[in-house]
Amino acid sequence: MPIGNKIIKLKTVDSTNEYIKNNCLSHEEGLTVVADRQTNGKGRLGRGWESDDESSLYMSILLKPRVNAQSIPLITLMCGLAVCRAINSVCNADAKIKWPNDIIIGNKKLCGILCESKINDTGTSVIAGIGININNKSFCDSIKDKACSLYSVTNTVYDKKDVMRCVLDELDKLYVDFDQGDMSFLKEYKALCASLGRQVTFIRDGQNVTAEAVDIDDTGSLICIKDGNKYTVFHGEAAVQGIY
Ligand code: BT5
Repeated sequence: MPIGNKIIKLKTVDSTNEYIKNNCLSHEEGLTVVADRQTNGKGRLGRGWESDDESSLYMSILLKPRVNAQSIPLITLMCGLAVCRAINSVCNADAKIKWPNDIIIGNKKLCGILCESKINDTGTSVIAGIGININNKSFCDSIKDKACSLYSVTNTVYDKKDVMRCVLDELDKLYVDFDQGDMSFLKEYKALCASLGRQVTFIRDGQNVTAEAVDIDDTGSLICIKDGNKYTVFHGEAAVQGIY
């Protein structure tokens, strides 16, 4: 597959996701946009992504998946697995996944993923945005207690290009099967998922419920159990206890 065959490099941009949405939707899938800095890096649900530090990697990839609509949310999980594989092969850092979209080392956040979809007459486009802290030596006050970088964990400086290439290669391998409807990557995802076996808090019928996360289903939802009751938690909000 062609993921990362064409790369647009920018010095500064508001958000690499926005750049693709506004300028590149007609490009072939696999197009990757990478920036040194973002002035308005985006997280999920209106949150922000700290993007001032050129030591981090900020990139977005355009995908045009042929899978059915209910499999689209799995792209976030697939990207998480690609990053996790890449980090563990670049530096053997024991990266894990906090469901659904964070890559963590220990209990700190190394990477966040924001996937956004656009539907038009020619099908669905997904913009997969990935931010990875690579050589950051410090973080601003708002995230300093919960963020980490490859440098802060391993005391080694990495070439951002090498990390990027490794993530794109892993994503390319996973996407070939995913795009043909083969979701078997979920087995590996679950093995790397630090949320399973932990207590998770979410809102159900207006009440906070705390239950044990026991599995991830074929749509990527988290399955939780409390007092024999089963809850399916969607990609909204779930706080995983013990990890920031
Ligand atoms: C995410 O959202 O984790 C998705 C982040 C996606 C960023 C990439 S960068 C390239 C592309 N272009 C964009 O504009 N975005 C994507 P969420 O799960 O909502 O987490 C956001 C929270 O993570 C914030 O509220 C902070 O608490 C924390 N955070 C912000 N910046 C961080 C950083 N650099 N490192 C670790 N944690 C951070």
